[in-house]
Amino acid sequence: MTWDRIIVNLIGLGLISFIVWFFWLVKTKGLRASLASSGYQEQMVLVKGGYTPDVIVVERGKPVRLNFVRQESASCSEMVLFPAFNKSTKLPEGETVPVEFMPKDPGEYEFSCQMGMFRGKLIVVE
Ligand SMILES: [Cu+2]
Repeated sequence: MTWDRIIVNLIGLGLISFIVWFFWLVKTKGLRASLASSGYQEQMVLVKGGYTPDVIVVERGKPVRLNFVRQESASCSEMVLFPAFNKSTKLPEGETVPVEFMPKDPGEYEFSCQMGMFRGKLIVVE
């Protein structure tokens, strides 16, 4: 291997580490839902080719309201399921659909479409 090859490989490795760091470590930190005057921890979630944001952080013991806005017609995303909270909700296209529940215990809870192709995570902290 010549020096220029080694340098190209090192740059490649650096880029890969950066991408892994960016998409894993930064993304898994999640977005914290903000406490609205209603007393709910609220967060808007865009449904389009997935959930944005797909990691949402909330505090335990305060009610949560996630406002799903589905901006696509693919049948894949027509429902959102929160198995840990026994919730499944239809998401008509273009409408804002609130999903409300009370996070009692800290932990990580998945939510997904009915086929499990779109996935998101709710992180409940103390
Ligand atoms: Cu799906």
